[in-house]
Amino acid sequence: MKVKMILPALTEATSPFFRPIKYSLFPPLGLATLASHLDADDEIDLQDEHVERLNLDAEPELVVIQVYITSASRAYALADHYRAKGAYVCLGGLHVTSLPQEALQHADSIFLGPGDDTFPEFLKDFRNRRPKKIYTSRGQRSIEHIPPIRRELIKRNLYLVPNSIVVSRGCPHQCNFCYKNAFFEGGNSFYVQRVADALAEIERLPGRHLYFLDDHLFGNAKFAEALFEGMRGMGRLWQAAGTVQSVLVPGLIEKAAASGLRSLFVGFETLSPENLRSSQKYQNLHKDYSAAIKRLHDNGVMVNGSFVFGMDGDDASVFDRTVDWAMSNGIETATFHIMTPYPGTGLYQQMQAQNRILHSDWDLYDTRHVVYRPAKLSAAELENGYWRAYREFYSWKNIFAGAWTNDRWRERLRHVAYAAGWKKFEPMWDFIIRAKRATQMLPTLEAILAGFGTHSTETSLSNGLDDSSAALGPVQ
Ligand code: B12
Repeated sequence: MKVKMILPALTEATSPFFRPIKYSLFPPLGLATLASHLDADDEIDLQDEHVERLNLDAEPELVVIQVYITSASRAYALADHYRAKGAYVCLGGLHVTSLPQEALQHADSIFLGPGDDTFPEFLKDFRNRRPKKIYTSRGQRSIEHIPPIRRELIKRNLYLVPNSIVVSRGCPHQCNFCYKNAFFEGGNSFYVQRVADALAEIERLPGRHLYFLDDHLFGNAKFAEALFEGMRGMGRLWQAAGTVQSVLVPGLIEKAAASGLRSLFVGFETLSPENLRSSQKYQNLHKDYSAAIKRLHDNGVMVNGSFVFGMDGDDASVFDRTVDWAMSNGIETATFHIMTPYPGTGLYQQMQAQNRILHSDWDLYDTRHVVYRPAKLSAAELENGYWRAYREFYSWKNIFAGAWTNDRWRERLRHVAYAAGWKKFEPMWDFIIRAKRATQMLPTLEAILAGFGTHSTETSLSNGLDDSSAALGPVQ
């Protein structure tokens, strides 16, 4: 069977203002995961429009498209194109799950929720010529017995972080702005791989660097500890996402750092307890953010802090306050977002009930545009403040001031190199990416992550020097 799998790019990707660095970070893991359910002799062409021009001329029998909110309009146009040619089109992913009726107009079959159970079921039906219109993932889900991801379908040289990996699905928490509740409706919403399978997948990845894209790698402490234990001695340098709460658990971060954790994405979201309560991010309430940062720094782990602007408690002072706080706590990199109510979330329902949603132009639901009426700010104040926060945080003055909160020279150097590397040399990155040499920058980034030798890990023989890999910065 001829199968075409596509990760469409958001409209922005074709604009002259397109910034390759933002979209050349991670390969399409979701599609490569689904591909593992196809037969060995199926002819699969997996394309990621963020990094390559799509070949739309071939005549596949089956087309599988992943739909994110910001790429929905492009995904639907591609689906229409292939249906007109007579192909059978499947649409799935987060946006399809939140708005199935919208997606149904462009697809032969749609998939709600994770595809690990429904896609194999569909393939059986499709081969028996009895495919259903809607496949919904429900009940006790598991990724314990899924086949290994088809990484050979990924064009590694096009990505800065080819070694991205996911060993769990979902998250144990219930924040009201998150996609999670709608996506995992009707079944369990946080589950992990078997540790042995996760370690085997890591062994298969060449080079040293890894980026775990799990929503919350530390969400199941028992699993996380066993994973970190197993990774000890592998000589990896890795990055991931975790919560303030998980950083404060005694012993866990230490184990992670010993197995090579060098930078953690932490969702601080807001410095206001009132905002935390209203967004139901209770796990951050009454937690000492500064203590969490200190624990990470003491263990040689850099912090990529994530912050949301525009929550109902935020007024015009939120931008400067947040930047000053992040800088004075020595946070190396920060990602800022304008609050964005995604369809299907509790936040969206609340905004809709209050008649505060401004429009449904999904292209602009990218966390850089205001799509709802803020409570204590005008839309213009919010957008301007957001851009100012980025400019301020990444000004040379603040990069140096942040770095100088540490009194060790090597740490200061690493801070400056890492923060400036992402934000101050973007034209260089763009040139390298356009020359399709993204992966060749990896050794430099690895050296920075490792603190120029200060934070090295033991290297085992199984991890050769063939293809080292990269770090992920705060690319927004
Ligand atoms: C890596 C990542 C990126 C990468 C690239 C994405 C990629 N290469 O896949 C980059 C950095 C480019 C990125 C950018 C953005 N991202 Co992003 N990103 C992620 C992240 C962290 C991991 C994705 C991943 O690999 N998951 C693991 C794999 C295994 O799962 P999966 O991809 O969801 O695939 C499974 C299912 O969805 C399903 N499935 C998916 N497609 C299909 C299709 C069919 C036919 C079937 C059967 C099943 C199916 O089956 C798969 C296996 O279970 C997610 C968070 C998350 N947990 O998903 C956010 C996330 C997807 N991003 C999000 C957002 C908002 C963005 C940005 C708009 C952010 C911004 N401010 O600019 C941009 C724009 C993206 C775009 N192109 O439109 C949101 C999406 C919200 C939504 N409702 O769509 C998420 C959920 C994070 C969040 N804020 O909640 N992102």
